[in-house]
Amino acid sequence: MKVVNAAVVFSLAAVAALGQVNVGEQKPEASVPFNMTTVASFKLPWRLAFLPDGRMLITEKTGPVWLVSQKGDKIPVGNAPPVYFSGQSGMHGIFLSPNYAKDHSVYLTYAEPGDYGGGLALAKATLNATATSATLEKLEVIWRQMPKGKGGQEGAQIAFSPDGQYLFLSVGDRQRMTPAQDPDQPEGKILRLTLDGKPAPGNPNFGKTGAATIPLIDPPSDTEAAKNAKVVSTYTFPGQNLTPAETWASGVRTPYGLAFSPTGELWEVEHGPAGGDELNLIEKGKNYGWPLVSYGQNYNGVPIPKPDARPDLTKPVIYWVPVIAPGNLMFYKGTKTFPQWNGNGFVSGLATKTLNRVVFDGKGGAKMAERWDVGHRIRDVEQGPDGSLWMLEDADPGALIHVTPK
Ligand SMILES: [Ca+2]
Repeated sequence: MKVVNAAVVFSLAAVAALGQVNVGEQKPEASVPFNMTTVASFKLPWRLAFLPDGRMLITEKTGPVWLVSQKGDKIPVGNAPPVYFSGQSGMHGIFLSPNYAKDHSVYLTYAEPGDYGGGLALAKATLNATATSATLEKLEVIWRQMPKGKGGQEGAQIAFSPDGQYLFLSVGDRQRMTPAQDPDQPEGKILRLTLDGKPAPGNPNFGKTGAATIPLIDPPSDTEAAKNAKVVSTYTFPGQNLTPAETWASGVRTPYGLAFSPTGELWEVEHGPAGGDELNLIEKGKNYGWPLVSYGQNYNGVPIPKPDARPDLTKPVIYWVPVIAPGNLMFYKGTKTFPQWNGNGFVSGLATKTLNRVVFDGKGGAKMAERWDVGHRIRDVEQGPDGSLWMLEDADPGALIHVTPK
């Protein structure tokens, strides 16, 4: 046993010394060690969240929210907000508040319709669910990305701090790239908010106010068009602009996965451009480099400086070239059904149609385990109350898939 421990310590030290690990070339396992059963289908489903009674809330990118039994029976959830559905934009996540048992509060993230396109909105509501009906009551937008505008990649994932006091929200770069490095704009950031959507005490810029006016650009996609972006108008915040006070970390691109590990580390997965998907350990005040550096390159082939060029920016712990296109990140907790995975992370792959297991060392390190070919573009994977896994397929129709031991 002592020999094994020494080997583990040596290999972690070696990884730290050698730097970042590319796992993009990893081959799938020859077979999958679980059964997959489709129990229902949805139109471009995005996220699922389990209620304490074992039913789940499921969002569709086109806007609707459903209350779904484990057999696949669906009840429409009333009073879902209007969404801007276009390309990558639309309804995104639904998440139970840490206080759900007390007050039935839930959070939704989605692209809210507005000038020139949409903007990421974070709303809080009270779920009134019975055996036969479900409604969102007292729905209120508690944070919104301003100005709105063109571009997909809202990010839109929530992770609650382990103490249940704070809400971390991932905001994508909206395909505008440069705002990810602008401290006065929320795009390309990880925000840390109170449960009511306000800047959280302890944030790097807590108590400071930012620029009152910021540009609304006619945004580029991830191409050289960035150089030709035009300012089409400016947006002046009413009263104080507190965007900088909400920022916890910056320089992220397409942060679809954000989750706390069982040891209390905050991890994020994001899409790179052409190449360069990343798994990042998110820490206070750090800059994760987009769009200054990437292991990928622009879609038009224009190179991006590699992270080694900028030691002042925080590198991913693991990256993928070629990409898997991560749909989300979740941590498996508990010893029911798949006890061998207790504490492990799972990253879904859209482009690769895979489920990827990641082993974390609790000290800021992570290592890839298996890549399983599951035959579907997986947008979400979550753990059910009995320890089985549930996956959502990014398709129309897209399957709700129950994953159980063989
Ligand atoms: Ca990065």
